[in-house]
Amino acid sequence: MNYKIIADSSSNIRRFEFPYECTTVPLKISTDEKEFTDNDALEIENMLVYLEGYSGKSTTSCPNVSDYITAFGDAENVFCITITSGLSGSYNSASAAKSEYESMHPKRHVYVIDSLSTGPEMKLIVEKLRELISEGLSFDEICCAIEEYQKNTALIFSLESLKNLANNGRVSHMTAKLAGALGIRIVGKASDVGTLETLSKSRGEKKAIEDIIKNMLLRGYNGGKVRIDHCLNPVAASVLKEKLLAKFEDADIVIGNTYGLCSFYAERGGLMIGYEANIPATEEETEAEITEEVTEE
Ligand code: X90
Repeated sequence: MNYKIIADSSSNIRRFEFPYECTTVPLKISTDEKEFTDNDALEIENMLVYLEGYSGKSTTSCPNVSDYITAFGDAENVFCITITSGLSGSYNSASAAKSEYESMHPKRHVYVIDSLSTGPEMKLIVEKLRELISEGLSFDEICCAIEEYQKNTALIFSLESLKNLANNGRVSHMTAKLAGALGIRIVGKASDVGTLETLSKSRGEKKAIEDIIKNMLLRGYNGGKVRIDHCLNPVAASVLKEKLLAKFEDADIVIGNTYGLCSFYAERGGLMIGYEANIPATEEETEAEITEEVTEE
């Protein structure tokens, strides 16, 4: 059977890093003067330097229906994973593309996955899809298995600035102000409904990394895969990796970069971590405790 995996570019997947077939569909970042397409050719540092010096309005846009249909190409079976529908229209575009594609080609199938997350958590899902395909499972079996897998993956992040998120209505200006002072990091997670939820306001990188690990452990991290994507912050990414390896020496942990879309929102210094965990059923209670504990200083 012929399968194709497609992810939007918020997944931080670049063809030159992933040796296997995964087609990415770019989101775009734009100002009144320029437009950046989040593809292999985009130079991230140049884009950030330009944006940091630009005082006008900057925004992003998701792929449209025909971008997705073009990406489906002539594949018989497509798995298409998007950034959370809670923050972007990418999932809606992909779903509309699926309907159109399946009605044009009645024997073909598209399964659209709402990651309820983005970046490195999407990478984990793409890697899992790849594995399931190579095990020879049927299309329907893969759909069920990936839905199960998603229940035990999570995303946590640490951001120095929430300016672009607030300016584009993805968090409130009040939340963005929490980051305010120099050296403060906002540690947060992708919520169950795929929105951004703050967990703590951490003073300094060292504290932010401690808070990340603490929250990962409370959420059931137990040595599973971790994908750390950083926005021009390789030092923090490797400190985090080493600290996790000190607790779980066999853990499969890979450091990568945020590309266009995630770099725009995570901004310089940002860290995004996708990980496998045994997420507890009593999650809500556990998290109320975490918030209190971590924010006290
Ligand atoms: O459709 C569009 O224009 C894209 C909008 C994307 C908005 C948010 C992207 C956030 C990326 C920030 C930290 C992770 C937050 C994850 C919450 C689910 C990076």
